[in-house]
Amino acid sequence: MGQPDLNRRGFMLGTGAVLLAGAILPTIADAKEKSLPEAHPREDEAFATVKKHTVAANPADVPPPIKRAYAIHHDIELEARQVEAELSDGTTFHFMTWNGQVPGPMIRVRQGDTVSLTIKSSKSNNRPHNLDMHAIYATGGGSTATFVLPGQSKTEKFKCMYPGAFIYHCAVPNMDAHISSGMFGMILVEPYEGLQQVDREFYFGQHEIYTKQPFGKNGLATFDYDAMTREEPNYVVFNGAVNGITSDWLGPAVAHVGEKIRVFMVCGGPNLTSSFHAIGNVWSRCWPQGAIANEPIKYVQTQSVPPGS
Ligand SMILES: [Cu+2]
Repeated sequence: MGQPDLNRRGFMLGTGAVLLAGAILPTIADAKEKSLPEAHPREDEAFATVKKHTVAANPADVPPPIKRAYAIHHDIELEARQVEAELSDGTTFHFMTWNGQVPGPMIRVRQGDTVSLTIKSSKSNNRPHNLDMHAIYATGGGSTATFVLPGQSKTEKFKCMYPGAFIYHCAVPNMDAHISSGMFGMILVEPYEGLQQVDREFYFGQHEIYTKQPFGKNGLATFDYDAMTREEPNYVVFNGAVNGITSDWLGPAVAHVGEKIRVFMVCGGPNLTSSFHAIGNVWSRCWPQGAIANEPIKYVQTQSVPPGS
């Protein structure tokens, strides 16, 4: 985790959840070239200089619950990193990430805390990036103040004024392509009174990827703007990889019978709503859209998680 000084806790509560990763939507996209402003290169242009096996974030990598009853200051750094990594066995993709993982690191703070947020852009990048964080009550969620070119770094300071589980994402003008390439994550602002104690927590992110090549074709899969416009992805994944949370990759998210589990779920989209469904079970308490200041709804079989929530 990139934020060692952060503390934790959460919002969606379920027991015995089994999650499916890597659902497939069959589509073959025929690509027409698109012209974009010079400042924003086409996302299907080659750019990666860094190779990684996978960007899949470990779903158990959740900052610890917050136990203090006073405000503190956090110094948090997120780095925009463009990397080529495996999307599925034998297929790579030019991901755009926060700190090299999808979803980006989960950030956990408490209502009333202040944050110095530094947004860096790796020198090896060739796109502009910024960060729109929905815990920031300001124009563009701070995206103007954090606009960075490759090699640049910008810092903004904000106060966490209201509780909730919020998405953060890149918000440059072609933000849908950047989000589809992996640039989204979650910040949890715990309420003053904290959250109920649980035995275990997980963090998942769903999003979809639009490629010119059909699903599963070996080699580099390149980005397809037209397929994104048609909302016809070839890949719909949890944590940035087909079957990423299975024994073949990171391993399954393991919990024991009788444990109380809280699940944090962020949907980057950019187009598809997630039907977040616990196989053979229900979410015993659920806070739609991470709105934890409200009473939960109870015994929910399927919760819609729209893009950007
Ligand atoms: Cu970006």
